[in-house]
Amino acid sequence: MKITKIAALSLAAVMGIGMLAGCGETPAENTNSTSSGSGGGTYAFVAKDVQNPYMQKVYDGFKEACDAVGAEALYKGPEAATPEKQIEIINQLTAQGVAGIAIAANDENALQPALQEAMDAGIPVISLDSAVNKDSRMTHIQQADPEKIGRGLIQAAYEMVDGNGGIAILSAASTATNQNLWIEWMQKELEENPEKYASTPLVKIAYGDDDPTKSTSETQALLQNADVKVIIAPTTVGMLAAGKVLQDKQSDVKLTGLGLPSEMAPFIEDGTCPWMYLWNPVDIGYLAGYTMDALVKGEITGAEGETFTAGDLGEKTITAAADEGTEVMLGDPFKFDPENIAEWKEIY
Ligand code: RAM
Repeated sequence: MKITKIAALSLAAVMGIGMLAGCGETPAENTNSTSSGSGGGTYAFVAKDVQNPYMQKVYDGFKEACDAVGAEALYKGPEAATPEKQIEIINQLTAQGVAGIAIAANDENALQPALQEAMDAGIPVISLDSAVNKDSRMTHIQQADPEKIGRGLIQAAYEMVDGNGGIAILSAASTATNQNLWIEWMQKELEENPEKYASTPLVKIAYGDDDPTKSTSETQALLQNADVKVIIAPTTVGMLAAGKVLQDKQSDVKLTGLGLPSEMAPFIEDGTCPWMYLWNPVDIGYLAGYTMDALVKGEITGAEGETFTAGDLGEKTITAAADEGTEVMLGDPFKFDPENIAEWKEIY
């Protein structure tokens, strides 16, 4: 976990809102020390799609945690980011009798019958990155506060056009829980501050489905609209595609969003994307792996207030989520800009 440790230590560049300071809650009774079951077996990771390099990085962290606890990590996922294939995969994993399922969901509700069947069969289910509804999971691994992400991206776009110019969003799949939640917060930020954002309206939301080809053509279509002066892509796949289009066209339209430093460095260096945000994808998977292990061992059940140790990330607390289920929060989003991108592009 060297890389993520370095990351945790040097991460001062958060989204303008202070870092969360440690985890404060007292361990709930009946958890922790009395582990009732044994861990191990196969912990399955179901990606949004297996073409997405971001998902591979999340899985790398998941596998690292599985190796550390003595479980076997299994990487699964559809070719394209749709819920239908994820349902088939979940059904196969249940039939196969894996020890646990961690899923980055392509739809909040569509996976419910399949995931409930898995849980009925005694297989712990968690979501990570993109949540399933609260009845389809035991807990969710949340990368960062969705409100900070959504509001922060609108504030960034506003600054990039000096408060004057239309905003377009290039999202992932139209059913993606994580992107839709961030977009809701973007819309709230705009609606709650009508004076500030009077000259930076949201012109259009486009969906690139986390498919590079579709994300490219959707970006090209957005650029047909002369009112669009800045694009927010709250997806690493959308960021890279939009960056390439804007760079090729030498466009003045600015780009921000959630990108992988390793992919976006050239666009940050040449000013196409003045700055962007993300969290450590490897840590997300690592935290999910340890959460899964604690569930499989019966150390936790996914209830609010429970605590467990997530390897090098230390003690984590399960907290209430906005959807009335529970979640485990990784931390704050980090800001990547010309000052720090050279360092971060080597890391993830
Ligand atoms: C894409 C995926 C993923 C999201 C990141 C930011 O890789 O849509 O779900 O968390 O972008």
